[in-house]
Amino acid sequence: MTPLHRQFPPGFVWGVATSSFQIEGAAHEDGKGESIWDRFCRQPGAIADASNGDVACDHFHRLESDLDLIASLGVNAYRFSIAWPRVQPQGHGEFNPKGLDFYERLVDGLKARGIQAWATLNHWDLPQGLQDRGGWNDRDTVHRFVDYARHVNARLGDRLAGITTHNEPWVIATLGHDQGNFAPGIKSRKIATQVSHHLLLSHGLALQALRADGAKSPLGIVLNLASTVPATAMPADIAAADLADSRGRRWYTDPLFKGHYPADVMAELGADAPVVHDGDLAAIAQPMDYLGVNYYTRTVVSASGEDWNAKGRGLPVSDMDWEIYPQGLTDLLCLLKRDYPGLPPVYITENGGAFKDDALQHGRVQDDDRIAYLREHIGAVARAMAQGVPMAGYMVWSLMDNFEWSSGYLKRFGIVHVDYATQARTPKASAAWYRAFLRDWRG
Ligand code: IFM
Repeated sequence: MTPLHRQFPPGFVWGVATSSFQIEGAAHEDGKGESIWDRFCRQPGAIADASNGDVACDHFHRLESDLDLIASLGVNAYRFSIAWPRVQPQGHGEFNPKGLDFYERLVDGLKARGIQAWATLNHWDLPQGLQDRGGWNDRDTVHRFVDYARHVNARLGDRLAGITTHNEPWVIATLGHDQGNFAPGIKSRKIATQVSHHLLLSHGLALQALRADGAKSPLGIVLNLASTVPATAMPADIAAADLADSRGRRWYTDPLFKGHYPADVMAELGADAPVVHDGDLAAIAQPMDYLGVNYYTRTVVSASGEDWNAKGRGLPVSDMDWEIYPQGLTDLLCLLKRDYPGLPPVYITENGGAFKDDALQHGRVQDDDRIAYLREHIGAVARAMAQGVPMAGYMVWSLMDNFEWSSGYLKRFGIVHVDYATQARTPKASAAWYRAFLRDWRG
């Protein structure tokens, strides 16, 4: 059996990932505007530990040492996001040059260390100034996003290995606007579907505009995808799983790769279907240079409702109660290849877990569960690649423990432990494992 590290070709991209709101802190510095997550965190009961992102991992003030930390892992890529309200405090009108200074230092610091910079333009922290005008439900936000994307590209585009328009539009639309447990906390299926359409449209129009501007970096989007399976072989469960797959996956991948929304979800939505203008779908279906996939778990579906919580079924779960199911990643990637001939290079832009063995003990974190999780999921990527899926990279979520949205700081996804009282960073056993794996891969 070929050792795992030998199953990946030279040039494969190996990284760690983070996002602005989850690590930066410095919520009010250098002219940064308020984001919808700054606002949402202030709502009583919104965040499990009543915390916020004001300080987070204080990455903004610890940039140089965090860059050294990233380099110490031996990765060749770092995926981060740009906080739109740092760059354009209201999301419309004036840009704030100081906001991009920070990201320029970040990108140049990565370059100096020989690490590719992968920037995401929208990892959820929309300027509150745009939310006050209707946010992603308002078609004008689409155009504001295109302006912002062009502005970032003009300053940093020559040094980025990849530009991602949006991270996980499903989460923004469904958790933020239908279920309401993420910012901006809206509960309306109608608004959520319109939001998803505007996110996709802004992605397509941004790609068009960046290409017209002569963008040099590969351009793509990042989707959170699960492999969706029926709970039993009963026809009703199979039909329910198909519909769930359409809602969660094909609602995004069909317009991106085929230029239409799936008919089954459109039929289900009825009057809640989005308003789609002539030309929107053609704009959304811009050719992409890559697809980013964030994979954590699978979804088992029965006719009686979706079941994300595998704990009750006695299956292995992470500290999020998400089932640990590496084969689902292979299945998902093969499904994407089957459904979309001509699939561009695929990067796993997030994969990882929060685990109960994450405590610092005698100055160490022995996170064996995370090591097993990472090894098995990297193995799942190798199996997909062996079946012809055009895999190009893999990035661990996350570089370090951070603000896990509505769970606050209670869930730890990092391969580096963060002591929030002192901001001390301690690489966990999983960081050492990843470093050794990458050293073997480099040979
Ligand atoms: O922390 C998040 C990240 O921001 C987006 N993808 C899933 C991660 C874990 O929940």
